[in-house]
Amino acid sequence: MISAEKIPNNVNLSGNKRLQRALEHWQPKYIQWWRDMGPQGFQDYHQVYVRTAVSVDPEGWAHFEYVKLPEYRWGIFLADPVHDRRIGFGDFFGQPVWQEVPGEFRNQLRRLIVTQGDTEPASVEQQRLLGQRCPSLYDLRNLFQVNVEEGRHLWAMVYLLHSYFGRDGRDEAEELLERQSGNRDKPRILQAFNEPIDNWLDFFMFTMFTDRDGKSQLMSLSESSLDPLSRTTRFMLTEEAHHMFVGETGVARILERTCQLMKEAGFSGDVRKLGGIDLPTIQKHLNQWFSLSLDLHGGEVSSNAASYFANGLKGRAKEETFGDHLITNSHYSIEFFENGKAATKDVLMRHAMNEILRDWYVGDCAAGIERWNRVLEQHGMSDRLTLPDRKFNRNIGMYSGFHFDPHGAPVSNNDWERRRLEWLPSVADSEYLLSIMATPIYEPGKFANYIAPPRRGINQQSIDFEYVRTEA
Ligand code: BYC
Ligand code: FE
Ligand code: FE
Repeated sequence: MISAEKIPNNVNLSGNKRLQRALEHWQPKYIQWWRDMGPQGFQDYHQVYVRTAVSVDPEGWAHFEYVKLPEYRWGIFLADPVHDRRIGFGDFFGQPVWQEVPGEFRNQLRRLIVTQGDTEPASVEQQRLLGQRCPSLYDLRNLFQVNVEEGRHLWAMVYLLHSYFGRDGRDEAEELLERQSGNRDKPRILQAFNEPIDNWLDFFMFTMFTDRDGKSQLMSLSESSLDPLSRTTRFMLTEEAHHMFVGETGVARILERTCQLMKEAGFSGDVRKLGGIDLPTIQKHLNQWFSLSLDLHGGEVSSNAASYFANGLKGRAKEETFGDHLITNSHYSIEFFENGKAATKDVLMRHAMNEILRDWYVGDCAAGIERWNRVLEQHGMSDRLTLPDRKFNRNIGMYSGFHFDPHGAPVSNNDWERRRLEWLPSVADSEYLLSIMATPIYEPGKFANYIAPPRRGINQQSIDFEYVRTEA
C-alpha cells in the first residue's frame, strides 16, 4: 500500500481521499508494468544515482539519491498557479482559464491527454534493452534518469485522467499500461513510438529529436485553457531539458570520438575498422529520427488542430509572443505537392497550426545541428551534418505517399527503393552498431571505444563516480 507521502506531490493528495484511492489502485499495476516492460535486468539488484522531484522549487527539484528503479518515488507536480490567468488564444480569448473540464470539450481534451500519456511509457518500452549495451555507467544512469522521468510524465497524465475524467479517465489510465510499443495487436498510438530503439545511437537521436517533439507539444499544451493541464505540462518541460541534453551531448561525444579515430586512421581508413561510428551512419540515424519526429506534429492542414486552437485547448509555442491570438481570417502559406509539382498555397492559419508548431520545431533542431557541426569544425573536419528537408521520408501529412530525397527533390518509387539505404539506416548498419555495443561497460570511469567521455559528471560528481552500483 502507498501513503500520500510515498507519492511526492504538491496537489494535496492526502486531502483528496477519492483521488488518493484511485491512484492507489492504479499504482501496483504501474509497478507491475515497470517490472515487465521497463529496463530489463535492472530491477532488483542495482541502485541508480537519480534525481527525484520532491517539490517544484529548485532545491526540491535537485534532490539526488541512490534508488532501486522500482522504488523510485514517482510524484505528481504542477507548476505554481499564475494569478488571474486568462485564456490566451482562440474563441474564448481573455476569459478566465478553466479549473474543470467543460463538457463540450471533454472528448477532445481526453484524446489529447491520452495521446500525450501514451508516448511516455512507450519510450520506456522502446529503451528497455539498452542497459545491457551501455557505453558507460554515466550513460546508464542518464538512460534510467530519462526512463523514470518518462514514467513520471505518465503519472502526470494519469493524475489528470483520474481527477477530471471520471470513469472513462480511469479506463484510459488502465489502457495506457496495456498498449505496447511495437505490439501488432495493441500498438502505441503514434508511429514513432512503435519503432525499435535497439542501440545507443538510436537512443541519442531519439532523445535529441523525439524528446524535442515532447518539448514542442508540451509547450503548446502549456498554453491550454485547462489550467491543470497547463500547469502539469509546464513542470514536465523542466524535465524535458535534461532528456534533450542527454541526446545532444551523446551524439556530440560520438562525433568527437569519430573525429579522433578518423585522425588516427589518417583520414583515409574506414572508421569502422577502428570500432568507431562513421559520419554517414550518424547522418542516416539523424535522418531517420528527425523525419519520424516531424510526423509527430500531425498533418500540415488539420481540422483537428484548428478546432483545438479555436477551443483554446492547444496553442502555439510561446503564444504570448504573437500579436494576434484569434487569427480568424489570417492565412498561412504551405508548400503543397500536386501532380508531381510543388505549389505554394494559402490556407486558413487555424488549419495550419501543426505546421506552425513544426516550423518552431525545425528551427530548434537546426540550432542543435549547428552545435554538433562545431565539434566537426573544431577537429578541422570539412564534413557537416545536415537536417533533411521536411518532405523527406514522411508517413503523415500531405507528403506521405510521395518520395523525396533529403534535399526535398522528388524521386520516383524505383529511385527511392534503390537509394533509400544511402539515406536511412540499413540492417547492416544496425548489426554493426549492435556488434560494437555487445559488451556493456559497467566499470566506473570507463567508456566504450566509440564515444568520448563527457566534459563533466552529474550533480558535480566526477566522471568515474559509481553512477549505478550493484548490491552485494
Ligand atoms: N502517428 O489531424 P491530424 C513526447 C493521426 S512526444 C500516427 O493531422 P492532429 C515524448 C491523427 O491522430 C509528444 N497517427 O492530427 C517524446 C488523426 O487521426 P484521426 C506527444 C497520427 O490530431 C519522447 C489523423 O492522423 N504529445 O511527449 O492534428 C519520449 C489525422 O491527423 C500521427 C502529443 O502528441 C502519427 N505521428 O495532430 C517520451 C500531444 N499524426 O483523427 C515522450 C497530443 C497524426 O483521423 N497530440 N496521426 O483518427 C496531439 O496534439 C495530436 O494528436 C498530434 C496529431 C499533434 C499528435
Ligand atoms: Fe515525457
Ligand atoms: Fe522526455
